[in-house]
Amino acid sequence: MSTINNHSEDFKSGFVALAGAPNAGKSTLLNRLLGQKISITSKKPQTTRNRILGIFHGPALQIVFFDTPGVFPAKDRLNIRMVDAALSAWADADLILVLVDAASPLPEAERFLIKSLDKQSRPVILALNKIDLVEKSTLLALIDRWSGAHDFKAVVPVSARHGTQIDELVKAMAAVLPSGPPYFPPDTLTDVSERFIAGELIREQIFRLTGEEIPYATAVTVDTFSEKKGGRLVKIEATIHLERSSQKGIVIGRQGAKLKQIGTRSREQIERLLGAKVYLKLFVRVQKNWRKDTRAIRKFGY
Ligand SMILES: Nc1nc2c(ncn2[C@@H]2O[C@H](COP(=O)(O)OP(=O)(O)OP(=O)(O)O)[C@@H](O)[C@H]2O)c(=O)[nH]1
Ligand SMILES: [Mg+2]
Repeated sequence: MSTINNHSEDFKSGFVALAGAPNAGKSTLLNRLLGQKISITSKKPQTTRNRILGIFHGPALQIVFFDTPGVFPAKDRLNIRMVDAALSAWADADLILVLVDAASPLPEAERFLIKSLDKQSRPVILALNKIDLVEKSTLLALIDRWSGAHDFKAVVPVSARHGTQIDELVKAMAAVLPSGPPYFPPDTLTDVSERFIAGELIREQIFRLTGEEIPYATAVTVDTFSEKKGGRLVKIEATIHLERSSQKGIVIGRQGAKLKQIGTRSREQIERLLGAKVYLKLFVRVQKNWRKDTRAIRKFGY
């Protein structure tokens, strides 16, 4: 990776892997740090499936974050790939930032996380997230308990959703990161394309608007993404892939109502992302049991 010259001697820069159990708030924190939504979020665990890079720019500081899927003892093929993607991101990091949901402990996933952290030698900072949801006394007990769970460089309580203590967290990371020039130009926010994020924003609405197995059985591909009228209009055609025809009926809904809702909300999100009008056409298609099919998993970008 090339570096940018003309930096001051005391510039700090480095790679930080965002780690944690599913649903801890990793993607919410990344969006908060960047001040822009590049990674989708939802109340349901296992929302993020890929490694997504986001670049934070501060005074004499650049932090390159990898948002990663949540780490847990995965069983099926897609989930094993997701956890592998997370763990391999750690190997490329100068620092691992672990997020824990302070409001709803997940003992099994947390034990797995700590065990995975103990197996590697990178410095680790712990952020206890969602402190807006916990009592102060509970939080103090949590800080106490977590401080002994691993040799953390720092333990910082935060609220990603409300932006509480984010500056303290950045300071704690800067203290650990190495000196060196920035890796990316100052205007770069992410390495994923607008086309990729557009597909993710559609998947986000499926996570938010459908229940049960549907979000997990869904993959989205963007088939066309073309700018018209000098970029003022973007035409997008995307396909929602499902595992079974019964799921297709649910996603389409009565007289197409559900698909319409998914389309309208994701179009609004994509318009905000692109700062342009969007013409969005969605197709729904069944690819039988794609989560068990390594080739299909790869074809859908995982
Ligand atoms: N109250 C509260 N909710 C939060 C906070 N941070 C995140 N959340 C919510 O927690 C849920 C999960 O957030 P995500 O950012 O998708 O979590 P994640 O760790 O990226 O999850 P996966 O991608 O599934 O591993 C969402 O509903 C967020 O709005 C917080 O500080 N306070
Ligand atoms: Mg996520």
